[in-house]
Amino acid sequence: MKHSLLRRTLLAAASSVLLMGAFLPAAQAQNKVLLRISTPAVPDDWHAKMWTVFKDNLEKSAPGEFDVQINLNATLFKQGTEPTAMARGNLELSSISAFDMAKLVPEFSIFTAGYIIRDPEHQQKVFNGPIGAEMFKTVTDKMDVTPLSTVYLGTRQINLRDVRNVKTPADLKGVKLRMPGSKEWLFLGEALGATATPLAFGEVYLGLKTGTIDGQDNPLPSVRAAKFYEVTKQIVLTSHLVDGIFIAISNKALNAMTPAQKQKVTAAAQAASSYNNENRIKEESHLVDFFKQQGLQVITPDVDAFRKSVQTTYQNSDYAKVWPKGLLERINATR
Ligand code: KDO
Repeated sequence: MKHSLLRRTLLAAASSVLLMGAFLPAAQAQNKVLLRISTPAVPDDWHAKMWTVFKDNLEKSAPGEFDVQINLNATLFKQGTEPTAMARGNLELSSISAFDMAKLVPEFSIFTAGYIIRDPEHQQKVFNGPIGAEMFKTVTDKMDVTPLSTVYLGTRQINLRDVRNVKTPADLKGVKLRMPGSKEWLFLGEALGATATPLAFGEVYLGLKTGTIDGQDNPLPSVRAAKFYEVTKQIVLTSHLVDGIFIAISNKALNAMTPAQKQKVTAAAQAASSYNNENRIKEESHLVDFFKQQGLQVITPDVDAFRKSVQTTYQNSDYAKVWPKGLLERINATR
C-alpha cells in the first residue's frame, strides 16, 4: 500500500515535470523582463543600430531573460517625451539628451552650451569621471531614470538649404534654423545668430524640402542617415556642440532587477555605446568628402568668432547662473 502510494506520487510528479517541459517556452516568455526602447533615431544611424548591439549582447549574457523591444523613428514616444514616459513606467529605456535633462536638472544645461566639451574623448572623460558621477546622481534622484552610458552623438554642424557666405554669427541673421522643440535648444540656435524654429526630427526632411525652414543643425552622420543632404546645398562646419546622449533606464525597471541583471544591462549599454562611438567617430572623419560628392558646398567659417559669441551669450544668460561654482573650470581641466 505504502509502496503503491509512493509510486503514484512519483508518477504524478514525473508527469507534471514533463507537462511543465511542454509549456516551458510560454512560461519563460511571461517571466521575461520587458525592456521597451523608444528613440527618434532613423534606422541607418549609429545610435539606432547600437540598440541591436544592446539586444544581442543581453541575449548572449542572459539568454531568454529579457524581452528587448526596439522602436525607432519616434514611433512609440515623441522626441523629448521619453523621460516622462520612463518616469511613469510606460517605457524602460531610451537615449536622452543633455537638453532633456536640463529641464529637470537645471545645472545640466552646462552641457547644452556650445563650445564647452572639446571632442569625443573629452566627453567620455568628463562623463565617466567624478563630474559625470555627480551629475548622474542628481538625474537619478530628480528624474527617476538612471543614465548607464554616454553615447557620442557627433559634433553638430549647420546645414543650409541655400548657399550663404557664412563667416560669423552675424551672417546667420534671419536664417530660420530648425532646432528640436525646447527652450534650451532654441537658445542654442539663437546663440548661433539664427532665428531658431522648433520642429521634431522626423519633420525636418520635409521642412527643408518645402522651405518652411532654411536649415538645421545636426552631426554629419545624422545628416547622412536622415538624407538631409538630398534637400540642402551647404554645410557650415561651425562644430558648435560636441553632442552627447545618454542611455538611460527607468528606476522602476532597474530596481525590479536582480544585481546580476543590473550588471548585465549596464554592460550591454556600455557595449552599445562603444559600438556607436567607434563607428560614428570613424564615419565623421570622411563624411565631408561624401557630401562634396553629393554636390554640397562644405565651408569652414570663422570658428573662433562663433566660439566667442556663443560662449559670451551663455555666460551672460540665466542658464549660467545655476551652473555649480567651479564646474566649468573642472570640465575645462578634465584631460
Ligand atoms: C535632433 O532632433 O536634431 C537630434 O539630433 C537631437 C538629439 O538629442 C536626438 O534626439 C536626435 O535628434 C535623434 O536621436 C535623431 O537622430
